Amino acid sequence: MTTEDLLNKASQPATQDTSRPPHVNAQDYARMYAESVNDPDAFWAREGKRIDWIKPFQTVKNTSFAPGNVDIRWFEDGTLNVSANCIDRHLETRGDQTAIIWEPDDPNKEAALHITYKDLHTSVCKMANVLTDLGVSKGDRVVIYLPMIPEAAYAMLACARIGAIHSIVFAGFSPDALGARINGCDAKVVITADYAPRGGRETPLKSNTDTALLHCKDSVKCLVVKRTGSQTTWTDRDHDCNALMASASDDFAPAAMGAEDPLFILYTSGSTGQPKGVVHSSGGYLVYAAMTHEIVFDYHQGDVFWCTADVGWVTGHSYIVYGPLANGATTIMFEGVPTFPDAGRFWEVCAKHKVNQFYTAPTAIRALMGAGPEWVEKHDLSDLRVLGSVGEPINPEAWNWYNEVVGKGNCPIVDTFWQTETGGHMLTPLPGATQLKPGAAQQPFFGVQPVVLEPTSGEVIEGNGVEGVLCIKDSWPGQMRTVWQDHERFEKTYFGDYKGYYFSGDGCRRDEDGDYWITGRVDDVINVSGHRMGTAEVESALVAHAKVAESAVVGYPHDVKGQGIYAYVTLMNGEEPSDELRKELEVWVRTEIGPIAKPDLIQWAPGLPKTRSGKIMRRILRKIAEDDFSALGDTSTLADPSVVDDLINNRMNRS
Ligand code: 6R9
Repeated sequence: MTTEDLLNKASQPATQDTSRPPHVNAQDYARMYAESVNDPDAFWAREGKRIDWIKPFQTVKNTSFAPGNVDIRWFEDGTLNVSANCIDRHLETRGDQTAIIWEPDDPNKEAALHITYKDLHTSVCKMANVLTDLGVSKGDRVVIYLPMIPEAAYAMLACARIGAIHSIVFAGFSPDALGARINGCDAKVVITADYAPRGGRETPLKSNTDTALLHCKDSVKCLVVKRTGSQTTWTDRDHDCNALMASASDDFAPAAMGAEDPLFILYTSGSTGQPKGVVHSSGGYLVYAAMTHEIVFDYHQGDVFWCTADVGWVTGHSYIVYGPLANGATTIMFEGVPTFPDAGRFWEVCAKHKVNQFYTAPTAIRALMGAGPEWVEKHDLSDLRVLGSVGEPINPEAWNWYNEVVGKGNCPIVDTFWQTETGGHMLTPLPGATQLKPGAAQQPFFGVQPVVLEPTSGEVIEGNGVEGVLCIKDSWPGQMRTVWQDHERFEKTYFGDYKGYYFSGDGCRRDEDGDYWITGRVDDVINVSGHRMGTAEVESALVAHAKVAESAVVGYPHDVKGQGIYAYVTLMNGEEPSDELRKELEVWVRTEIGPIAKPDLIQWAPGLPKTRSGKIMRRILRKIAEDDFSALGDTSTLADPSVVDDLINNRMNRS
C-alpha cells in the first residue's frame, strides 16, 4: 500500500464513539491553540489550576530565550507538592479506586497487583519516612535504580513528598553508568533491588550497585528492595527497604515546594560528551504532564491507561507516573517485555485489564508485526479507544498494522513527538480533532510554537511544503530548566546554534497542509529501539579498550530497531583483528554502558576518513554504513582518500 492510499484510509473521523465526545474537537483546537500563543498568560493561568496549589501563583510566565540570558520560570511564586497532587487530592473522591495495576514479568508465576489510591498513600508515606530516617531532606538527590515494580513509583513520589530530587537510572545500565550518575548529582541515597526479572531473565541490580558504589563516596547509603528474594551480598551501607517500610509510620506531611524547585534530574544522551542531567521543575512540569495526558490520549475518568515504557526513560516519568496519577487515572506498570512468555503478552494484558489507551514505541510494533496477526487476534481488544506511538518516527507499514490489526480501524493513533528535554508532548495529532496522516506528528500542542529553520543560515523558513531543522520559538511549562549544575552547557546545547530559539536536534518537514513530519536527528545522536544514544558515548567506551586506537560510530537503518549501531574501529599498532576481538569489544561496550549500546556491526578500519585538519568525515561513514556509497560527495578534502575504498570494500552492511 502506498503512503497515499494510507492517507486516504486514515482520513476517517478520528473518534467514532459519539457517546463520549473528545475533550478537544477541531474547532476547540483552533481556538485554544490561538489563545495559547497569543495570550499565554491567560491560557496558562487557567490551565495551571488543573493542579492544587498550596499557595496559588500570581505570575504565570516569566521566560527568556535571549542569548546569554536563557531563564525559564512558570508559576514561579506558587507553592505545591507533586505527591499530594498525585495522591492526597484523590483520596476523598477515589481513595478505593485502583491507582496502579502492576503486571509482573512472568504471569505464570505471579498475579497482577491492584494498588488503590489509599494504598499508594500509605506506601509513599512509609517510603518518605524511611528516606527521611536515612538523612534525606528537601533538595537532596536520590538515585533510583529499580525494576518496574511499584516501589519505583513509591520512591519517585516519596522524594516528591519530601522535596528531594530523584534521578532514575534505567535498570539496563551498567555499574559504570550508574556510578557516574550517582556522582554526577552527588546523591545521598541509591535505591535498588536484589534482582530485576525481565523476559524470564534476572539482572543482578544489587551487585551492579555494589560495583558502582566502589567509585562513589563512602557516605552514599543503599536502600535495597526485595524483588526476587534471591541471595545478594550485604554491606554496612545497605538498608532493608521492606523491613524499614513495615515499621515506618504511614503518615508524612507533604512539603510545600516552590513551583520552580526541581522535581527530578534525568540523564540523557547528547551529541557531545557524557550524558547531561536534564532538570525538570515541579509546577510547570506537572501542569504540562497532566494536561497532555488528558488531552492527547483523550483520557476520561475511569479509563485504564497503559504506557509500556520503563520509568528509567522520560516517557515513564510523564505518562506512567506523574501525568496519569495527577489526573486520578488507573495506570499500568508493566515489568516485562513484549515477547515474553510469548508475542501475545501486550494484547493479553490489554484484554485482561480492559485497557482504553495504549502507548508504545514503533520498535515494539515492528517486532510484534513480525510475529504475525494471530497473536493479536486471540485477545479481546474491544476496550481500546486510543493508540499512541513515541520515541522515533513510525513507518507507514507499522502505522497501518497498528491501526488495522490492533485498533481494528477504530482507534486514532497519536504519534507523539517529544523529548526528555520537553517534559511532555510537543507535536501530536489529537483524537477527535485531527485528520490523521500515518507517520506524521502533525500539529503543535497548546503553547508550542514550532519553526523550521534553514540549517546553515539559521533563517526562518516560512510557508508550507518546506524542510529544515525544528526549533521552538517560545517556552512551554514542561520545558527543562537547566542542565544539572551547568547552565552554560544548557544554553550552549539548546540555544547556541540558533539564537533565540530552542533547538530540538531533529530535522522536520512541514507539508502542504502545514502538518509536521519529523525526519530524525540531525546531530550525532542515534535512536536505537527508541532509546537515545550519543555516538560519542559509544566511541569513548570503545577507545577505553586497551587494543583500540580510534573509533567512529554512526547509525544505519535497521528493520526492527529503527537504527542500529555501526562502529568503525582502528586497532592499536600490532593488534590483529579477529572474531574473538569483535566479541570482546561487544561485551566491553555492554559492560561500559549497557546492553542497549552494544554495536550491531563492527568494521575494522585501518584508517578513518579525515580532513587535513583531522576532523572525521562522518557523512562518508554514514553513507558506507547505509550501504549507499554511490553519492559520497566531495572527498577531495580528505587527507588520504584511499581509506574510503578500503572501507567500502570491507563494509559490513550489504543490504
Ligand atoms: C520521548 C522521547 C527524543 C528523540 C527526539 C526524536 C525522537 C521521539 C518521536 C521521535 C519521530 C516521534 N522521537 N518521538 N521521532 N516521531 N513521535 O522519546 O524522548 O528519549 O529524549 O528522545 O526521539 O529524535 O529528538 P527521548
